[in-house]
Amino acid sequence: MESSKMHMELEAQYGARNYKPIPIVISEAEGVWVWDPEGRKYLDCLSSYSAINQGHRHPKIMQALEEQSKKLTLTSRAFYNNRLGKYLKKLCEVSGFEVALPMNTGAEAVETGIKIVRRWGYRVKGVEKDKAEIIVCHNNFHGRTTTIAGLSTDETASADYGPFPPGFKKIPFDDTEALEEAITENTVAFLVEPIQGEAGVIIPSEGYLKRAKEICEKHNVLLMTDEIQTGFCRTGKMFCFEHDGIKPDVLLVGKALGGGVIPVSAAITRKDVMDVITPGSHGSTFGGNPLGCAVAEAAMDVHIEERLDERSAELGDYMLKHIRAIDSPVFKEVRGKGLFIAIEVKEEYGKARPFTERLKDKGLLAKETHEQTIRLAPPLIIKKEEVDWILKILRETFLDELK
Ligand code: IF1
Repeated sequence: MESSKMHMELEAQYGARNYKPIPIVISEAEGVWVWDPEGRKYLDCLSSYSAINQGHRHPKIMQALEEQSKKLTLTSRAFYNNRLGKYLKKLCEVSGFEVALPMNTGAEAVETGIKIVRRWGYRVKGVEKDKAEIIVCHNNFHGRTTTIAGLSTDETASADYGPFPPGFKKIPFDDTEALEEAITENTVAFLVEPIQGEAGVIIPSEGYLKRAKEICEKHNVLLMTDEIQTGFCRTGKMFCFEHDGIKPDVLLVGKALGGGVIPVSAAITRKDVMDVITPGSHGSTFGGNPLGCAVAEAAMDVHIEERLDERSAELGDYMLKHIRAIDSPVFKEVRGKGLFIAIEVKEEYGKARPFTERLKDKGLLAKETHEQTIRLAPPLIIKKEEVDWILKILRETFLDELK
């Protein structure tokens, strides 16, 4: 007879200790709701770090998975397949770019972007061989490979994983003077999350990305935005860069593109930049696989047909306003953009983790990030009455029970 306890013990015995999960085992899920083996029901307010924008097991996405799985799942890129071209066309139309390189995980999309901008630096900009520099921001999160771990300013993610490759400069987020100062003749790109997710939903000042784009253009530097977490309607627009009315030179996407079913990611850009990638110079066994393409097409359709950008904007504004209205003494700050929201807990009330465990006991799944922040990012299909339920739980936990 399966039990939560059994599953947690098995992981403890046979699994690497690379996570400290909140003590709940999920065995079934639908929409915004998940269940544990004992039948307890929870609202998923993490959405697997924004990879489940369409909700768990969206019918249209599951149908695409099932139908494609009956025909063809994997061909490698040694041959063509009948799904990749149509998927790439849709991805370029939805994102507004000319060409995309299909990968699987977000980190692979970031690594792909690093290779593209470096090679563009050498072969188009004319940077001296092996001198290319990429500027990144403090408190970034771009993935877990050794190169990307080297970009991190978080010791937890980088300690004792060295030596790290050179060619990166770290500057403060939301500081365009620091950006301009860091640029040299060898700078090929500025890699930045439009809103820093893992750092705790850190929203930059108005027009930051626009100013960054202007500085990059002035110095012939590519602006590469990591929208693996902010992309696909999470912040109230299809992509977060749209809030600034600009387009990056290179766009990195992942997570929700895979519909909460299969890892699907991509680096998307203009032809004159992507043309530096020549046959055999980059690839992936599963990148562009037909099953992932079918699921990702359905995932994009769901975002468009169900206007998840408008839902995220409207319900995000509503949720943010009403969380702030709780006016809890625990709240140091409540910030958000669309349904990408974070509560920062005042240190005098302890760390965020005990609050997330209390929320879990009330049926609300949220995850702390770093010590003091609770991230709230429900699937974008959430209904207003479900947001009201979240607000009730938050009010109980952060106000009523404090008295
Ligand atoms: C973990 C964090 C979030 C990302 C951005 C690239 C990637 C991610 C902006 C890499 C992935 C995930 C990874 C997961 C937890 C989660 C996370 F806590 F790690 F930092 F969301 F904030 N760019 N983020 O957010 O994508 O290779 O994972 O597909 O590693 O613990 P991936």
